[in-house]
Amino acid sequence: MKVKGYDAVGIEANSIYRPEDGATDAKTVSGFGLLVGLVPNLSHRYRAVAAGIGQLWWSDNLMTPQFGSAVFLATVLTSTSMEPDPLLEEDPCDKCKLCTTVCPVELISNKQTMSVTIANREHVYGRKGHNARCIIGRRGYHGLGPNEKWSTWSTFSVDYPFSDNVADVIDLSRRVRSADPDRQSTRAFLTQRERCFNPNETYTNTCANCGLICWEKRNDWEENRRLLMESGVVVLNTKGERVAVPEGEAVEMDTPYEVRVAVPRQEARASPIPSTS
Ligand code: B12
Ligand code: SF4
Ligand code: SF4
Repeated sequence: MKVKGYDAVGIEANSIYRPEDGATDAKTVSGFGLLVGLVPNLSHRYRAVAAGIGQLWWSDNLMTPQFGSAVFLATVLTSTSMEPDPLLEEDPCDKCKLCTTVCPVELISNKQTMSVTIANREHVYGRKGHNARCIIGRRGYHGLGPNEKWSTWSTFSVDYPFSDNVADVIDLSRRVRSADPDRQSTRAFLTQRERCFNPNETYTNTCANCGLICWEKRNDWEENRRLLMESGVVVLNTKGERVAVPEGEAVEMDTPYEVRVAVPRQEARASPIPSTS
């Protein structure tokens, strides 16, 4: 586009948010970047719906006919004038609700709905709980499934079910992030790009189950769920690796960071893990 003389700018894939709680800058809410509203500067999902690429379906993820919801999105803003594709008419989501069963923090309701109007059409999807639930889940502070028989790639957990009081869940999300020795200070403000391309950064997302469960072939969705439910739980071994073991072979231990960590039963010691501070 630039070669043809138009302006074009790539929008960050993620991790850019508007200020909240009356702040003038998204980074000034607290010293640790503990945002919970997460209103983006531009919503890739909403743009993709308007561009006819896919639709928001039950899980609230954008779903395309070709790849299901196992897609990540990027946007280029340009001064070029283009004819938009028509909105997608096809309904790739069959409301199987599998997405609601693979979330360790039960973010999406399997009955209630919410909606947003994009390009003059109302899009209805599963009611989303507060973002703080997923912040705790996908960032890895709680990876154990509600029945404690499966987990995400996180080895950590907190008390579950969470409180019904949203303020308590927000508070928990702020506490675990503040206590996390790995994610405080300036690192909290890195963009997705900086996280991915800085050789000194390890970008760890431990869950995207609600989006990755329904990929392109319908027959694979149940199989994906079965694999998740029957592959045991992930533990941290003494080599620092995350490995899956049968549920009965995992033991939880306290840490100094409010979360518990699952370790292999044979490696478990009576004494708690020593503090690194
Ligand atoms: C915020 C955010 C989150 C939040 C909230 C998610 C949500 N459902 O809105 C949390 C932390 C929960 C989250 C989780 C995940 N996310 Co996320 N996330 C985003 C982000 C930054 C914006 C999402 C968005 O557009 N939400 C719509 C909003 C803002 O809606 P809302 O909170 O329901 O309603 C508020 C708005 O209407 C707001 N509002 C008021 N005024 C205005 C004005 C404007 C312009 C807007 C936009 C909103 C707004 O007020 C409402 C009430 O609070 C995008 C990146 C981006 N910049 O687009 C990635 C993105 C949506 N995430 C993504 C992914 C993959 C995930 C996860 C799977 C985790 C992971 N491993 O990456 C989970 C999926 C959870 C789920 N089922 O939705 C992908 C989605 C790909 C896809 N196929 O859809 C994106 C697009 C990143 C990317 N570049 O690919 N995410
Ligand atoms: S798993 Fe996918 S197809 Fe099934 S209800 Fe959820 S979003 Fe729709
Ligand atoms: S990314 Fe994981 S924790 Fe977050 S809503 Fe989806 S399934 Fe739940």
